[in-house]
Amino acid sequence: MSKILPITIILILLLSCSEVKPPEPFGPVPSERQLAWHELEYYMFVHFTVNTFTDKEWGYGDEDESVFNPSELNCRQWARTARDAGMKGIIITAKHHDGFCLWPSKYTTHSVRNSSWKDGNGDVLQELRQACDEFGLKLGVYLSPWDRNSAVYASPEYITYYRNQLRELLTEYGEIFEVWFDGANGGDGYYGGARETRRIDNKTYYDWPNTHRIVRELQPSAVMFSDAGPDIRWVGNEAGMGSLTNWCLLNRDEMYPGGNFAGILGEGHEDGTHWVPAEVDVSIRPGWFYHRSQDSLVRSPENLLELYYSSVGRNSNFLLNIPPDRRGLLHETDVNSLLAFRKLREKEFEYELALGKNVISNHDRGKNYRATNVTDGLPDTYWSTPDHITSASLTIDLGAETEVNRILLQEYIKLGQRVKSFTVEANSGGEWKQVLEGTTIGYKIIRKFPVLRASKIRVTITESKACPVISNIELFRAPGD
Ligand code: FUL
Repeated sequence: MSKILPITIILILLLSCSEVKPPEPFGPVPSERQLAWHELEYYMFVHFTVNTFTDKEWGYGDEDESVFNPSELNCRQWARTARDAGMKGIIITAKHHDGFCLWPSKYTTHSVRNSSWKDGNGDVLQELRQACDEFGLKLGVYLSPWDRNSAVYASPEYITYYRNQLRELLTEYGEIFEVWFDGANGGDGYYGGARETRRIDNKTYYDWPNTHRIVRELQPSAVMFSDAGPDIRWVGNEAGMGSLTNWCLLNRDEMYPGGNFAGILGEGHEDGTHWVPAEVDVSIRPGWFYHRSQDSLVRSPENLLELYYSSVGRNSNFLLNIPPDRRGLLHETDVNSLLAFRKLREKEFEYELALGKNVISNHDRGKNYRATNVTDGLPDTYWSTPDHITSASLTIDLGAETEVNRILLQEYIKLGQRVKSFTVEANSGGEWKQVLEGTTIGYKIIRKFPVLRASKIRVTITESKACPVISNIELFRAPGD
């Protein structure tokens, strides 16, 4: 008896000091490959094919291969620019709708092999692979499902052809981080000389599940993009606009590439069955391909910064297209704009005001889930509340009245996307004023507001599907008002 009592007391003491349990994941959560993709945030799209030389956006598929003849093609210039612009990778149109292949595919004559460039001995994919390796970038491929050159397009034989080409791309060019499956299909084309309109059933023709299996098998860490995922979804527009309410969730099985889902893709589905986050694809010029007539229409650095806010700032990745010109170089105007945009962006986020600041909350889950985790600069620590608490606030003490005009928020998405709405308030001279209201957060959002002076900033999660898990809050004083 005398021995049992102290043991019981020790056990109770041990239990009360033991770790607080983390929240259970809620709803769909990202895969490892999707988590890695979220962290890329910003990368380059490269549209380049016969269209660059024929001045078209959609090649018919009847182009003489010899038209493809860049005079100074230099993938190192593309990659150096991407790296200097702060981008993490490049996705190239290995084959666009015209069917022309930028690599010497064994399965077609409509490729660089029959072009005048390097007497048919060139391989753009290989040169880009080397350049990406040299500049520390990831490489992704766009392989258009619609092929206006192929004689067998619309028959079952084409699916074998398409998959053979995909295998070439996924086995001969090292690690691929993203495979881009476009949904466009205009119907008419050259089709080996038939010059007719061919319609396919977007839902069934491509037999996507079996094509997806090939990607998983050959490049297990690659994410696949399309209107409907399976890993990454189109945002539903080509204007660079992520949605303010943006769930990384989608009822994926109700969707298919090329379907009429643009209206849904911006917000996703609040109670979606799968984790399928949005990617914002947009061009620095009006067209996706280079046209000399658009040299004066290149987006300004200020405009690119706006696109950054409406993509990365809205829980989406930013895929910015910079089309090489007929020399095979990114045009000087585009390069200058991109690099100036990087400078603007750096200035915008130069002064982080919340890092290391004290934070208190009206609820916390206990040890390891304290409020100060949101300002510790560590992505893997987070604040959370007890399971039944789905509304709570965090107050960041800035120490002194400070000018602020940007806020960045991140959820700890490994446990799912939870927040449905939140508010931000500022305290100046003891008085609280609401600064903004928001809906979803997800991987990351950045919101602007007019400059204000505050000694404290309070973020209140007003509604959450389950106890909130917030990993990061940053505050900035960006230039301007
Ligand atoms: C669209 C295509 O039709 C455009 O040409 C471009 O490639 C864009 C990124 O996707 O669906």
